[in-house]
Amino acid sequence: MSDSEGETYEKQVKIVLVGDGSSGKTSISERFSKDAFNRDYNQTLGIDYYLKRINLTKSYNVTLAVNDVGGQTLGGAMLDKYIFGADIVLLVYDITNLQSFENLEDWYHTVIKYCASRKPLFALVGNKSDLEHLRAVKAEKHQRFAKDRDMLSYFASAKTGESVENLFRQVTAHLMHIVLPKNDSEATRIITAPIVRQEPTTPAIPIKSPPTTNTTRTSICNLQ
Ligand SMILES: Nc1nc2c(ncn2[C@@H]2O[C@H](COP(=O)(O)OP(=O)(O)OP(=O)(O)O)[C@@H](O)[C@H]2O)c(=O)[nH]1
Ligand SMILES: [Mg+2]
Repeated sequence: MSDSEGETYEKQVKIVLVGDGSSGKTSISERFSKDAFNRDYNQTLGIDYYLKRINLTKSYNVTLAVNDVGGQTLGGAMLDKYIFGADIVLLVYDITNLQSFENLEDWYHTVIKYCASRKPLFALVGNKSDLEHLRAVKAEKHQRFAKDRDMLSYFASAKTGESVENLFRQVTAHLMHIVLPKNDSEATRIITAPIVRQEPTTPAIPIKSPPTTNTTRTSICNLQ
Protein backbone atom coordinates (compact mmCIF):
# COMPACT_ATOMS: atom_id res chain seq x y z
CA MET A 1 0.00 0.00 0.00
CA SER A 2 1.64 3.21 -1.08
CA ASP A 3 0.48 6.76 -0.63
CA SER A 4 2.43 8.08 -3.57
CA GLU A 5 1.29 11.22 -5.28
CA GLY A 6 -1.58 11.05 -7.74
CA GLU A 7 -2.56 7.46 -7.04
CA THR A 8 -5.84 6.64 -5.36
CA TYR A 9 -6.96 3.34 -3.97
CA GLU A 10 -10.49 2.00 -3.67
CA LYS A 11 -11.55 -0.62 -1.19
CA GLN A 12 -14.86 -2.15 -0.14
CA VAL A 13 -15.42 -3.09 3.49
CA LYS A 14 -18.31 -5.09 4.94
CA ILE A 15 -19.34 -3.81 8.34
CA VAL A 16 -22.05 -5.55 10.35
CA LEU A 17 -23.98 -4.08 13.29
CA VAL A 18 -25.38 -6.56 15.80
CA GLY A 19 -26.92 -6.26 19.25
CA ASP A 20 -30.28 -6.30 20.96
CA GLY A 21 -33.43 -4.81 19.48
CA SER A 22 -33.81 -1.09 20.18
CA SER A 23 -30.12 -0.57 20.99
CA GLY A 24 -29.87 1.80 18.04
CA LYS A 25 -28.23 -0.11 15.17
CA THR A 26 -30.56 1.30 12.51
CA SER A 27 -30.23 4.77 13.99
CA ILE A 28 -26.41 4.57 13.90
CA SER A 29 -26.50 3.27 10.31
CA GLU A 30 -28.83 6.07 9.21
CA ARG A 31 -26.89 8.75 11.06
CA PHE A 32 -23.72 7.59 9.35
CA SER A 33 -25.10 7.09 5.84
CA LYS A 34 -27.76 9.85 5.65
CA ASP A 35 -26.97 12.10 8.60
CA ALA A 36 -30.57 11.58 9.73
CA PHE A 37 -32.29 10.46 12.93
CA ASN A 38 -35.79 9.07 13.47
CA ARG A 39 -37.12 9.16 17.01
CA ASP A 40 -39.74 6.49 16.20
CA TYR A 41 -38.82 2.86 16.59
CA ASN A 42 -39.30 0.69 13.50
CA GLN A 43 -38.04 -2.78 14.22
CA THR A 44 -35.68 -4.15 11.59
CA LEU A 45 -36.98 -7.40 10.18
CA GLY A 46 -33.99 -9.41 9.03
CA ILE A 47 -31.43 -7.01 7.65
CA ASP A 48 -31.09 -3.60 6.01
CA TYR A 49 -28.21 -2.34 3.90
CA TYR A 50 -26.58 1.03 3.50
CA LEU A 51 -23.65 2.08 1.35
CA LYS A 52 -21.36 5.00 1.99
CA ARG A 53 -18.11 5.95 0.35
CA ILE A 54 -15.63 7.79 2.49
CA ASN A 55 -12.30 9.45 1.88
CA LEU A 56 -10.13 7.85 4.50
CA THR A 57 -7.00 9.69 3.48
CA LYS A 58 -6.07 11.78 0.47
CA SER A 59 -5.40 8.61 -1.50
CA TYR A 60 -7.72 6.05 0.10
CA ASN A 61 -11.41 5.82 -0.74
CA VAL A 62 -13.41 3.18 1.06
CA THR A 63 -16.94 2.06 0.28
CA LEU A 64 -18.53 0.84 3.45
CA ALA A 65 -21.28 -1.75 3.02
CA VAL A 66 -23.16 -1.30 6.27
CA ASN A 67 -25.22 -4.36 7.24
CA ASP A 68 -27.80 -3.47 9.88
CA VAL A 69 -28.95 -6.76 11.42
CA GLY A 70 -32.28 -6.88 13.28
CA GLY A 71 -31.98 -7.65 16.99
CA GLN A 72 -34.51 -10.44 16.71
CA THR A 73 -32.25 -12.52 14.49
CA LEU A 74 -30.10 -13.88 17.33
CA GLY A 75 -30.67 -17.63 17.33
CA GLY A 76 -32.41 -17.42 13.94
CA ALA A 77 -31.58 -19.40 10.82
CA MET A 78 -30.34 -16.44 8.77
CA LEU A 79 -27.82 -14.81 11.09
CA ASP A 80 -24.83 -16.78 9.79
CA LYS A 81 -25.60 -15.57 6.26
CA TYR A 82 -25.87 -11.95 7.37
CA ILE A 83 -22.54 -12.09 9.13
CA PHE A 84 -20.71 -14.10 6.48
CA GLY A 85 -17.60 -12.33 5.17
CA ALA A 86 -17.77 -9.47 7.68
CA ASP A 87 -14.60 -7.41 7.90
CA ILE A 88 -15.81 -5.45 10.92
CA VAL A 89 -18.50 -6.21 13.50
CA LEU A 90 -19.92 -3.49 15.73
CA LEU A 91 -21.40 -4.87 18.95
CA VAL A 92 -24.02 -2.26 19.81
CA TYR A 93 -25.80 -1.82 23.12
CA ASP A 94 -27.89 0.89 24.76
CA ILE A 95 -26.08 2.45 27.74
CA THR A 96 -29.45 2.89 29.53
CA ASN A 97 -30.30 -0.82 29.18
CA LEU A 98 -28.13 -3.25 31.18
CA GLN A 99 -29.69 -6.31 29.53
CA SER A 100 -28.64 -5.08 26.09
CA PHE A 101 -25.04 -4.95 27.36
CA GLU A 102 -25.16 -8.37 29.02
CA ASN A 103 -26.61 -9.97 25.90
CA LEU A 104 -23.56 -8.88 23.92
CA GLU A 105 -21.79 -11.94 25.29
CA ASP A 106 -24.20 -14.11 23.27
CA TRP A 107 -23.88 -11.91 20.21
CA TYR A 108 -20.10 -12.02 20.43
CA HIS A 109 -19.90 -15.81 20.74
CA THR A 110 -22.41 -16.31 17.96
CA VAL A 111 -20.42 -14.11 15.60
CA ILE A 112 -17.18 -15.86 16.54
CA LYS A 113 -18.82 -19.23 15.85
CA TYR A 114 -20.04 -18.13 12.42
CA CYS A 115 -16.77 -16.45 11.49
CA ALA A 116 -14.51 -19.31 12.54
CA SER A 117 -12.53 -19.20 9.29
CA ARG A 118 -11.80 -15.46 9.42
CA LYS A 119 -12.24 -13.48 12.60
CA PRO A 120 -13.53 -9.95 11.91
CA LEU A 121 -12.36 -6.83 13.68
CA PHE A 122 -14.71 -6.16 16.62
CA ALA A 123 -15.69 -2.86 18.18
CA LEU A 124 -17.91 -2.27 21.19
CA VAL A 125 -20.36 0.63 20.82
CA GLY A 126 -22.26 2.05 23.79
CA ASN A 127 -25.05 3.99 22.07
CA LYS A 128 -27.42 6.71 23.40
CA SER A 129 -24.64 8.64 25.12
CA ASP A 130 -26.97 11.65 25.07
CA LEU A 131 -28.89 9.83 27.85
CA GLU A 132 -25.94 9.86 30.25
CA HIS A 133 -28.27 10.69 33.18
CA LEU A 134 -30.03 7.35 32.57
CA ARG A 135 -26.86 5.32 32.23
CA ALA A 136 -27.27 1.74 33.52
CA VAL A 137 -23.92 0.32 32.41
CA LYS A 138 -20.84 1.66 34.16
CA ALA A 139 -18.13 2.93 31.82
CA GLU A 140 -15.63 0.61 33.59
CA LYS A 141 -17.74 -2.42 32.68
CA HIS A 142 -17.78 -1.28 29.09
CA GLN A 143 -14.00 -0.78 29.06
CA ARG A 144 -13.35 -4.15 30.70
CA PHE A 145 -15.54 -6.00 28.20
CA ALA A 146 -13.64 -4.41 25.32
CA LYS A 147 -10.21 -4.88 26.87
CA ASP A 148 -10.78 -8.54 27.79
CA ARG A 149 -11.70 -9.31 24.20
CA ASP A 150 -9.10 -7.04 22.67
CA MET A 151 -11.58 -4.89 20.79
CA LEU A 152 -11.94 -1.21 19.98
CA SER A 153 -14.52 0.67 22.00
CA TYR A 154 -16.68 3.76 21.60
CA PHE A 155 -19.52 5.69 23.13
CA ALA A 156 -21.80 7.32 20.61
CA SER A 157 -25.15 8.94 20.12
CA ALA A 158 -27.10 8.34 16.94
CA LYS A 159 -29.44 11.08 18.12
CA THR A 160 -26.89 13.89 18.35
CA GLY A 161 -24.45 12.29 15.93
CA GLU A 162 -21.67 12.36 18.51
CA SER A 163 -18.77 10.07 17.54
CA VAL A 164 -20.74 8.23 14.85
CA GLU A 165 -18.77 9.29 11.77
CA ASN A 166 -15.59 9.14 13.76
CA LEU A 167 -16.08 5.58 14.90
CA PHE A 168 -16.75 4.33 11.37
CA ARG A 169 -13.62 6.10 10.14
CA GLN A 170 -11.49 4.79 12.98
CA VAL A 171 -12.54 1.14 12.76
CA THR A 172 -12.04 1.22 8.98
CA ALA A 173 -8.62 2.80 9.34
CA HIS A 174 -7.71 0.23 11.98
CA LEU A 175 -8.77 -2.62 9.69
CA MET A 176 -6.61 -1.22 6.91
CA HIS A 177 -3.66 -0.45 9.19
CA ILE A 178 -3.88 3.21 8.39
CA VAL A 179 -3.05 5.65 11.15
CA LEU A 180 -5.34 8.66 11.05
CA PRO A 181 -4.04 11.92 12.45
CA LYS A 182 -5.30 12.68 15.98
CA ASN A 183 -7.42 15.51 14.64
CA ASP A 184 -8.58 13.52 11.60
CA SER A 185 -9.55 16.41 9.35
CA GLU A 186 -12.13 14.48 7.30
CA ALA A 187 -13.97 13.27 10.38
CA THR A 188 -14.49 16.70 11.83
CA ARG A 189 -14.51 18.38 8.44
CA ILE A 190 -12.16 21.09 9.50
CA ILE A 191 -10.84 23.30 6.76
CA THR A 192 -7.91 25.60 7.38
CA ALA A 193 -7.85 28.70 5.27
CA PRO A 194 -5.69 31.78 5.35
CA ILE A 195 -7.41 35.06 6.14
CA VAL A 196 -5.81 37.83 4.16
CA ARG A 197 -6.31 41.32 5.46
CA GLN A 198 -7.42 43.63 2.66
CA GLU A 199 -7.00 47.37 2.54
CA PRO A 200 -10.40 49.11 2.45
CA THR A 201 -11.16 50.94 -0.81
CA THR A 202 -13.18 53.68 0.87
CA PRO A 203 -12.21 55.51 4.04
CA ALA A 204 -13.49 53.40 6.89
CA ILE A 205 -14.72 54.41 10.31
CA PRO A 206 -11.93 53.38 12.69
CA ILE A 207 -12.83 50.34 14.79
CA LYS A 208 -10.83 49.56 17.91
CA SER A 209 -9.27 46.12 17.59
CA PRO A 210 -6.62 44.34 19.64
CA PRO A 211 -3.09 44.79 18.27
CA THR A 212 -1.90 42.03 15.92
CA THR A 213 1.63 41.26 14.88
CA ASN A 214 0.90 39.34 11.65
CA THR A 215 -1.01 40.51 8.64
CA THR A 216 -1.86 36.93 7.57
CA ARG A 217 -3.45 34.50 9.97
CA THR A 218 -4.83 30.99 9.78
CA SER A 219 -8.31 30.30 10.93
CA ILE A 220 -10.17 27.01 11.47
CA CYS A 221 -13.69 26.70 10.13
CA ASN A 222 -15.73 23.77 11.39
CA LEU A 223 -18.29 22.85 8.75
CA GLN A 224 -21.16 20.78 10.21
N1 LIG B 1 -31.98 9.15 22.90
C1 LIG B 1 -31.54 8.34 21.93
N2 LIG B 1 -32.39 7.50 21.31
C2 LIG B 1 -31.91 6.68 20.35
C3 LIG B 1 -30.54 6.70 19.98
N3 LIG B 1 -30.36 5.78 19.02
C4 LIG B 1 -31.56 5.23 18.80
N4 LIG B 1 -32.50 5.77 19.58
C5 LIG B 1 -33.93 5.43 19.62
O1 LIG B 1 -34.02 4.07 20.07
C6 LIG B 1 -35.07 3.39 19.38
C7 LIG B 1 -34.52 2.15 18.71
O2 LIG B 1 -33.59 2.50 17.73
P1 LIG B 1 -33.27 1.58 16.45
O3 LIG B 1 -32.15 2.21 15.75
O4 LIG B 1 -34.50 1.33 15.68
O5 LIG B 1 -32.83 0.24 17.18
P2 LIG B 1 -32.30 -1.11 16.51
O6 LIG B 1 -31.12 -1.56 17.27
O7 LIG B 1 -32.15 -0.94 15.06
O8 LIG B 1 -33.51 -2.12 16.82
P3 LIG B 1 -33.91 -3.47 15.99
O9 LIG B 1 -34.15 -3.09 14.57
O10 LIG B 1 -35.13 -4.00 16.67
O11 LIG B 1 -32.77 -4.43 16.15
C8 LIG B 1 -35.67 4.42 18.39
O12 LIG B 1 -36.82 4.99 18.99
C9 LIG B 1 -34.57 5.46 18.24
O13 LIG B 1 -35.07 6.73 17.95
C10 LIG B 1 -29.66 7.62 20.64
O14 LIG B 1 -28.45 7.71 20.39
N5 LIG B 1 -30.22 8.40 21.63
MG1 LIG C 1 -33.08 -1.78 13.46
